[in-house]
Amino acid sequence: MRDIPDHPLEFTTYPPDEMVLRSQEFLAMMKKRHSVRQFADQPVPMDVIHNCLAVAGRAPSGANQQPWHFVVVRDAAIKHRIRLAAEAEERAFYSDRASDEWLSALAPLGTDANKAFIDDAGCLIVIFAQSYGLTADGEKYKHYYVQESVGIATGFLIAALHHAGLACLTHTPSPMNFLGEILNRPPNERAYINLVVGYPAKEATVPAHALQKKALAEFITIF
Ligand code: IYR
Repeated sequence: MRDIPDHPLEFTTYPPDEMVLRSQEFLAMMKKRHSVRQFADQPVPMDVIHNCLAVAGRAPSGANQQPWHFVVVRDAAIKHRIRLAAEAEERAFYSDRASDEWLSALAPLGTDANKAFIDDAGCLIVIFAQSYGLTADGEKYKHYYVQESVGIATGFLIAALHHAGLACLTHTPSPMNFLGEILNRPPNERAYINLVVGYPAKEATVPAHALQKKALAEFITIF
């Protein structure tokens, strides 16, 4: 199967000082990233969305199978259908599905079943994970490390959107089957995250709880 020769790696290395600077600059940029729940009712530039999705598509994946599909929803009527279906699940979640322990973990974020941001935000990027692949002839084949691969691609996308100047929220109503139904996705795809994307509202705030990040020493070990 490896009949085509390997390709030389094109890779840029930098002197250590420059690496420190680059990593500091990236850190400073990423420190300003926060989940946003209040969006401006304003369209987003599609060329930016395309570029950010192309970044997601460069993520490493199990056996390079790229087991993902991204659906961009800008249409107000479809966003509204998604909002109504999400709010129905969220009402059930907040009123009886969620355990007391879960609700108390969420309390400092102040979230509730109202998902007005789905209407307001410029677009949704609904991320689907392909639990198995389908050949051109419709034969099923196994996908490896699907959750890990789609998670990494989602991380790339979130970082790319932030870098470009768009805010987002990783919204995960549960269950999310309604997303596959509304967006006509095939049976091998499961909704993974509804990424709500747009410009933050002028009055957008970040819950104080969200600013409490663990110090580096608390989450790393070096041997
Ligand atoms: N999906 C619900 C609940 C929720 C769950 C977690 I874990 C969060 O970090 C935030 C919210 C909602 O979106 O409100």
